[in-house]
Formats: sequence, structure tokens, C-alpha cells
Amino acid sequence: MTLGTILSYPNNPRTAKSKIAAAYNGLTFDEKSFDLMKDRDAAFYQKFPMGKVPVLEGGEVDLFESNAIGYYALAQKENSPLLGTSPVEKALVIQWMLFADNEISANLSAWMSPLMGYSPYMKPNVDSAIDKVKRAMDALNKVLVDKTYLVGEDITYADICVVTSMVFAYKLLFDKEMRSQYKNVTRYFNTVIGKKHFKEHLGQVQLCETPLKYVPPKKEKKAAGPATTPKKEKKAAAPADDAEEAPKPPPKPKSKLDLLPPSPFIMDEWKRMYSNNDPDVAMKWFWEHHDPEGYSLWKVDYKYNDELTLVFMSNNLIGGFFARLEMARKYAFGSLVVCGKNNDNTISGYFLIRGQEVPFEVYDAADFGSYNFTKIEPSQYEEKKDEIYKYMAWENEGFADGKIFK
Ligand SMILES: N[C@@H](CCC(=O)N[C@@H](CS)C(=O)NCC(=O)O)C(=O)O
Repeated sequence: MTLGTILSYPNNPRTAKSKIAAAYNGLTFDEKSFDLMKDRDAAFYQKFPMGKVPVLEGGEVDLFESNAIGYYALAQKENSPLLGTSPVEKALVIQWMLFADNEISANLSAWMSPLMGYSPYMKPNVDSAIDKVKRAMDALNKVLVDKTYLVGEDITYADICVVTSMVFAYKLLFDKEMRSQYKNVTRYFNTVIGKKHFKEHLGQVQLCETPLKYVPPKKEKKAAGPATTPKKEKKAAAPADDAEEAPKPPPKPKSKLDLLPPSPFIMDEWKRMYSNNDPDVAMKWFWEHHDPEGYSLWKVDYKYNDELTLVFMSNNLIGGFFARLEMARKYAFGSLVVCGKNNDNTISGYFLIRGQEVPFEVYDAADFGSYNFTKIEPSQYEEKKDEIYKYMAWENEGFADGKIFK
């Protein structure tokens, strides 16, 4: 009997998790291929407000969160042993289900996504994710030293969740050397994926030979004209470029910044002024129109300058940060530059931001934590004017490359 249709892209281990759970209960889910780039229309968001897959369109309930979908399949049978046969076992099953999501899946995703180009590569973030995955693997390896399964003596939902959460890791990241560091986990993983229902829904899991590595993107072509003329910079890939392809986003919540008292300084006007004039003219306009009550100025410094390598990679980091600042576009303007040379460079710059604090629209960006934002008080403007000019005109000493957030 089918419990409904799971929508997801093909071969998603989270879908396999739900289907394996159903199979252990003699049930099935149908599956319909779903393209995240094209199929997320308003009706989809209406039903599934997170906008993520897999989701279940069920006869009696629509569900998101793959754990819930698998649980729903197991809960069809009263006292399913796969959910634990005692309060202790039930709690342990939940423990491992949460461990799989929070300690494995989330950190694996933070490790893999930048390597696959799904999110900007920030070395400190990826390194931190790798450490967290290793910490989880260490813990699991200890637990599995004398166990075949995580709870009791047979497969439970704990194993279904933990094993499916590691599928991409074993396929794409854990090479032979890494597997040997976690021998108990590897033995366990191989045992479980050899089971009938796992084989049916995961197929043959090809263990990783060469782990995914970060491959820096090719250097962007610079716009014609002198490097120090930011106004001639090619427009960063604006969302409008992708507008035809982009799925319809859910309605945006209003920003708190829209509730601030109106400011005579019009951000769009400043952006046009900056884009269409020489820095001398633009900066003169800026200081004549700047509204220190409605806007604040911030010096921005990358925290890990000593880890930067090639200039173009540093500039790509800036691009990645700006891509994550999409929500702030209406409220902020910034210039970040790379100064120095390959293997000896820094990222720094200035931001103009609506309001007096770093707002949610900026601090929510994944890469925000890699930068120090230091507020420049109005009393410091005179002393900083020359420096700010240089950052906006890209005339800093040692200037190598830069990007404008506008
Ligand atoms: N906790 C969720 C995670 C779902 C999830 O992250 N899905 C990814 C694909 S595997 C997705 O839809 N991402 C699209 C997005 O983040 O917009 C679950 O287990 O179902």
C-alpha cells in the first residue's frame, strides 16, 4: 500500500530513508521527480513553506522533513519495533535520529556544498564543518565498537537515519584513509547498506576513492578600462539576470529597516551617482548628502587574512560574501578590495548601511562571521575621509582587485 507521493530530486538519501522505513513496514511511497530550480511554484510553497525537498503529498497529510515522512511510515504499525520496544529504546531512536540530522547531515552539507559549488567557499567554514563531522564520526566509532546496530539487536529507525545520513560522505568524501580512521563506523555502514531494503533504495553505494576537493573558479574577466575605475566594473550577476529561471520566492517579510524614520539620503540615487561618475564627483555628492542619523559607515576587515592565497581567490571570497547579502541590497552599499599579491594579501573595505546597527539582512549572511565590522562614528568622519575615498575609488596602496556591493 502506498502512503502518498514523495517529491524530490532523484537519488536523494533523505528520500531513501523514508522509503526504507516504509519497506520495513511492508508499505511504499511513490516518488515523483522534482526540480528545485523549476518546480517550486507558489502552490508548492503554500503547501510546503520551507521550500525544501523531500516532501510528502500524502492521502491524509502533507509532510516536510524527511524524518517525519519515514516516521509516518513506521507509525502506521502500532508498536513498530523499529521505533523502539521500550521507553529507553524509543528515546535512543530519537537520540540517533537527531544526531544524524544535527551532527552528521548539517555538517556534511556545510562541508560538501561549497565544494560542489552550491554555496560560496569559505575555508574557515569548511574546515570547521570537517572538524564537526570528524567529531561526530569519533563519537559514533566509539559507540559502535561492540555493537552491530545502534539500538537493540536489530535494525531500527536509528540505523535507517544514521546510515542514510552518511551515504554522500561515503560516496564523495571518505576515502580509504578516512574510512580506516573510523573502522567501526565503516563496518557498520557496510553491514547496513547490504540489507535488502537498503539495497533496494540506495542501490550499490560506490565507496569514495578520491574525495571531493575545492576547485577555485576561473578568474572573472575584468571589464575593459583601468583597474582602478570601479565605476566601470561589470555588474555583478544580479538576480535580475536569472529572473526567468528563478523559482518564485515566498512573500518576503518586511524588514525592520523599512520602519526607520525616513532619510533624505536615497540609497538608489547614491548607487546611480557612484556608478555613473568619477570618484571625485561621486564622493563629493556622498558627503554633501550623507545622513549620519539614517545611515552608518562601517570599516570591514576579513578576519583570516593570513589564510588568503591567490588574489583571484580572495576576490572570489568577496563575491561569495556579496552573493549571500542579497537581502541587504536595498539597504547597503559597500566596496571591498584585495590589497597585496598572491600569497600575501588582505581583504578590507567600507560599507554604508541603513540604520545604526549591522542589520539582520547583513549579519544573517553565512559569511558574515568571517568579517569584522567596525562602526565609524560621525566624529571620525573627517579623519577617515581620505581612507574612505581610496576604498571607494580603488586607489588603496597595493590595490589588486575588488568588488562593489550595490
Ligand atoms: N531537514 C530537511 C532538510 C531538507 C533539505 O535540506 N533539502 C535540500 C535538498 S537535500 C533542499 O531542498 N534544499 C533547497 C533549499 O535549501 O532551498 C529534511 O530532512 O527533509
